[in-house]
Amino acid sequence: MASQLLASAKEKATEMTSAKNQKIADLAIATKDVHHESWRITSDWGTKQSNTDDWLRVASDDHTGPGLLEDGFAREKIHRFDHERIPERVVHARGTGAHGKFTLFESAADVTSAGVLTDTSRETPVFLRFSTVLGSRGSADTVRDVRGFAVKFYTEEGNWDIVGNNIPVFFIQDAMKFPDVIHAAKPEPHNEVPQAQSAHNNFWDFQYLHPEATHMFFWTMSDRAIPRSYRMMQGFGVNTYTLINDKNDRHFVKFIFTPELGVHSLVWDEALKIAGQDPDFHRKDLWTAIESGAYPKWKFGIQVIPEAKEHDFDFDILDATKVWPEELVPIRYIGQLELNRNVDEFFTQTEQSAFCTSHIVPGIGFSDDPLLQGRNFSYQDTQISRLGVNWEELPINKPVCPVMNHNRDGAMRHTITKGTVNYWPNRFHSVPPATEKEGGYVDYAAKMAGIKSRMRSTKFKEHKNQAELFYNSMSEPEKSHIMNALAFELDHCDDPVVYERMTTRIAEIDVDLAKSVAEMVGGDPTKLEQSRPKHNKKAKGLSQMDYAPEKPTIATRMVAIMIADGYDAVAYNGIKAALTAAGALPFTISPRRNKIFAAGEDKSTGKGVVADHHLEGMRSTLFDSVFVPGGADSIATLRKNGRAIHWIRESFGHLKAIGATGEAVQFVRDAVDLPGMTFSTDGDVVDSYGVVTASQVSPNSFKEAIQMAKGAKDFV
Ligand code: HDD
Repeated sequence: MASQLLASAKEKATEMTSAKNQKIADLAIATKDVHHESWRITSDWGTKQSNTDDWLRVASDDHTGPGLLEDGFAREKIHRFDHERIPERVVHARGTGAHGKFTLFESAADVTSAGVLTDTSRETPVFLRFSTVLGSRGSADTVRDVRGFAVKFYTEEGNWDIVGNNIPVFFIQDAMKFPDVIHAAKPEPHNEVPQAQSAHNNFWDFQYLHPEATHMFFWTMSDRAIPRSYRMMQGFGVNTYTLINDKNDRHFVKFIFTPELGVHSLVWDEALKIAGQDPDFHRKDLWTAIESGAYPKWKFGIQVIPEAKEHDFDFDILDATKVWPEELVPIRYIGQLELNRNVDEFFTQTEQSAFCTSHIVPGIGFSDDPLLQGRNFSYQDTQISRLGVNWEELPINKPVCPVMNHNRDGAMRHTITKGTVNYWPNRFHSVPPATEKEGGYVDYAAKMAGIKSRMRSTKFKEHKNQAELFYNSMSEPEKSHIMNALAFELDHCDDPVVYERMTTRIAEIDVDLAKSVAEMVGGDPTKLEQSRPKHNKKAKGLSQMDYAPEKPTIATRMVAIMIADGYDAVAYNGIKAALTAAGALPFTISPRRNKIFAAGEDKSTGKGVVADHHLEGMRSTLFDSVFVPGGADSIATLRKNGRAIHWIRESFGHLKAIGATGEAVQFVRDAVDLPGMTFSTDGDVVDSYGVVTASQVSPNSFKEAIQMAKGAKDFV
């Protein structure tokens, strides 16, 4: 059922999205479809093959002889296979991407001349790649890590890349430190352990030795680093860029994407389990949402500071370890990004997609942010080693506007440039490059003065105020998640120097937090003191609680309906229909994936229901919610099934909505009965746990419960 729903939604989606998107039309030229019945297999040189299974050899009926080198077909097949792999990204190796569009609902012409940010009639095609940072290509999606949020805008004036993260700050201030922070965070060099984890000695050793990383590690220990879905996290350009308008006024700018669905996270126990139970959890989630037509959307915002006000803040606005608090610099939301099409092939689109911070278009410029300056060097360089010098000719990276220059040759050059000259000017073409009016990129003429030295400006030396601002702005549950995350991570460090020193760093931000962590991981809490005076300030926009969904929805939420023989068909069919109508994805789970029969249904003549999964094949962690219809026999069977009981208990522990009707109400109550828990007379949990189990289930109350539990989950 769910798959039929997906298939028809997919057709609709494909029709709707390909029509307008110039990049999709462009990619179609390079696309071939293997699903045609009539094609015949050929070698790469085009000759049809009569056999692709047996190597040409000297043989007879009673003797299998040696293979012949002469067999070009066999050699080609093996050679091609031997060379299928390319280097994975040195960071952000694990990721997934999708196509979409960017539209503008308010022109930013007052601050920029960029067409993509001023022309409200445009639909700019985009490709967005999400990623984790530390793990290899095959690592799990739900690890604790920063998530990459890299957007390529295929604008009429050239590609514009925002290579961002889901966290607005970074570990370091100067790009020259990047190899150190990444070496320290990636698996340790002697044994390549641990994979995709920051919970190890080297990572935390680095954090202590670099006070500038303090703000960032508070973010990575927060719930932001274990998102529920790529669709439910923010994206930040992180670095400070500039915008230049028609009058040649320059503003500093930060770019922000905020998801329509709100910002939500997993709970840590869930994240740990999902990493093993379904390492592809996030990529499947994104894929399914797009296939089912529930296109994820983000509001696009800018924070701008006029050039003249650069020094009006107590932090340096070019320092990537700092946010621009919204109270000081409000976010102006001007556009929308929507993802509406999955890739046709992972390798040629997602894997070969390549981003460069240095790719900008007229109206957008850089700042002297020292991290950005170094990034502008690094990305082009890394693409050359990963994809080759002609990487921008690959279909996914090619701009939709004309590309014409005298860059030539190199490995795997595709374009055939006609003409007898390859330099400029030449006797055939001496038309000067485009002026600003003609769309040429003209660098902002900034006045520069300074001393050549390896130094950072004074304000770059303050590292603690915003770390405290972030921590103070968390809700109590978010604070306790940070405590637990620090306790988990430092528990995985076995060198006392590492965990003891870290507790002193935490004490600079909040001594109570430091004491709790020291109690858990080792270190002497009594020796810790608030070593830096606190400012006790808070700011909005830092806590996830500030990002509730604009329009609550359960579309694409995965709901498990648990049944066994003798289930109540009315309740089962009713809830399934209601969930489907609301765009949620119901899955039937039962003790076996063979037909399950309803109460009163004749096993020899009845149609039965074929479950999507059996109880051992799936885990509660992979669903947003569980519903158990009544039916005396069904519940009697489930009561005897340890896995069924565990499903309920685990869902409860992970703060999910649990619905039950009839006999299932008592079953759910018994399963989650914990000391100190109280139920109301109709079976709802009313006390202390913040989780909803509704006994008088109407489809609507259950839908609300899913929404509420999802919200509660972030905060409880
Ligand atoms: Fe980076 C990849 C984001 C600092 C060097 N980075 C990469 C990707 C993202 C980011 C999202 C994956 C792009 C994709 O999906 O292909 N990086 C950031 C952010 C940073 C940052 C938000 C801080 C503001 N990065 C940073 C520095 C350097 C690099 C300071 C080097 C000096 N990053 C790279 C890289 C990668 C990369 C080595 C690896 C693969 C790639 O570029 O294409 O060049």
